[in-house]
Amino acid sequence: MSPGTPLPAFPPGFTWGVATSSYQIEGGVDADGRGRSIWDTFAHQPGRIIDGTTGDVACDHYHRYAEDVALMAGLGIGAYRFSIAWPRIQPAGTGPAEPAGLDFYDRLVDALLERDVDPVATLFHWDLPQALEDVGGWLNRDTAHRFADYAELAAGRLGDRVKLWLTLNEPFIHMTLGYGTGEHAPGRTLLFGAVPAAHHQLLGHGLAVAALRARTGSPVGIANNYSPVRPQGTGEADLAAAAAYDALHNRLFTDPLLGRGYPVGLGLDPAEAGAGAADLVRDGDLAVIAAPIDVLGVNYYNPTGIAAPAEPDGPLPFEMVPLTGYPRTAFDWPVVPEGLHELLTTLRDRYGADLPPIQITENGCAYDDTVAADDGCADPERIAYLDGHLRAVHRAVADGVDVRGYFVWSLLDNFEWAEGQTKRFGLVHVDFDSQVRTPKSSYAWYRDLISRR
Ligand code: GBH
Repeated sequence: MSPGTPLPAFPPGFTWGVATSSYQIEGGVDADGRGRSIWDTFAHQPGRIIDGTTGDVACDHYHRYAEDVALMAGLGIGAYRFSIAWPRIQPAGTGPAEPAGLDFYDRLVDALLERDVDPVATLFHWDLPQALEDVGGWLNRDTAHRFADYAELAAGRLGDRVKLWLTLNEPFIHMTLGYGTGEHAPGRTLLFGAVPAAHHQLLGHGLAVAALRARTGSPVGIANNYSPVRPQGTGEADLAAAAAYDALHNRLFTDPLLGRGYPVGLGLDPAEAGAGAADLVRDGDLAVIAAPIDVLGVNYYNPTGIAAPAEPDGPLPFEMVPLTGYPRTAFDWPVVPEGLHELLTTLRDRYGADLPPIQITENGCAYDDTVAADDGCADPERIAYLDGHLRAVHRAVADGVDVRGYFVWSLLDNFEWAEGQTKRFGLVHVDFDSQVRTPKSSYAWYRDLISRR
């Protein structure tokens, strides 16, 4: 089936949404007492961002949120996934709330509810207060407790109106790119020395779930990213490398959440724990992490090819190999819709009855979209991408996977982290000089799809 054939029906009550994150769209970095985050620091360091841009202004959503909510209403979406900037709520990462920072999200939430759009809030989409990084960031166990305090403040103000809370966004990416390879803030290059940032993020998640439960009756979950692993080769070493990568990417942040403890091989399982690991994972931590959640957020972009490392004694037990034979996005990521079906059915097979209902909290693609003087912004590749992935979701639902909703990444072209303004993921084109928003043809396509449901 192709974009020509209408999409099949989705289950009643299925949620159609779009997603964004604070540092990528808000700008307004000095407004209303906001403190500095690790991304402010990082983006201003020469050479970190490919085009030298920063999130200082981004889409200026902080000042233009009403226009952006109107764009959402025009789509007819049922839910909007945004993230709250921790340094707006606690400028130095600890202490009492900055009321003016909370006021912004208060206005946003009310504007959404007025247009019948359910607010879905992510508490942490990578913009850690710089003051907490200065004392070790997520390598410091204390950050988990600070995160729970922040969750309490956010839910104290917004818990009556946010319809779904997500604690962390992609802790795997934050650990690997932020603390492992240094491609993202805070720019640490510790390779496997980054693993404590996994445990402390998960501990922070569990503590935040408890804090949220005390202040909201809304469902609570986490947004993880997953990538089906495709071994590139059939040798034992290739399969072992693929299993090692699968444990790191797909299981490290899910096995302990769903009560299975840590996968072996990462130094976190008690069976392999040296003295250091025992100190890292303390008695009771796994129970905190396994606090029941109501929703598993799934972010999916593409599968990963993995082979045995060319250097057997090198720093990593695997090597990434680009997948060939697929169309590619402007980011050079392969377009593999069936990978989303594989991922969803694998999660179901792996976790069975312990798997909570799923929301696809991110899926989308970057293309070099440009606005033409006469006919707007045509992005047929994005329509094909989204159509193909929605068909994959539908097949997974037909195969019995409990998927309750789908959020396109992203509403707007935005600050794409280390790629700056060079990668456009939006349903809406943003001119970063004029801040003019131009809906792309995918916007009209998504609007029509939603209106037919
Ligand atoms: C998400 O991360 C983020 O949550 C969001 O903030 C971001 O803007 C968005 O996606 C788009 O990047 O197989 O070698 O080609 C996505 C994490 C990591 C997913 C890299 C795709 C492909 C690498 N991504 N991965 S490769």
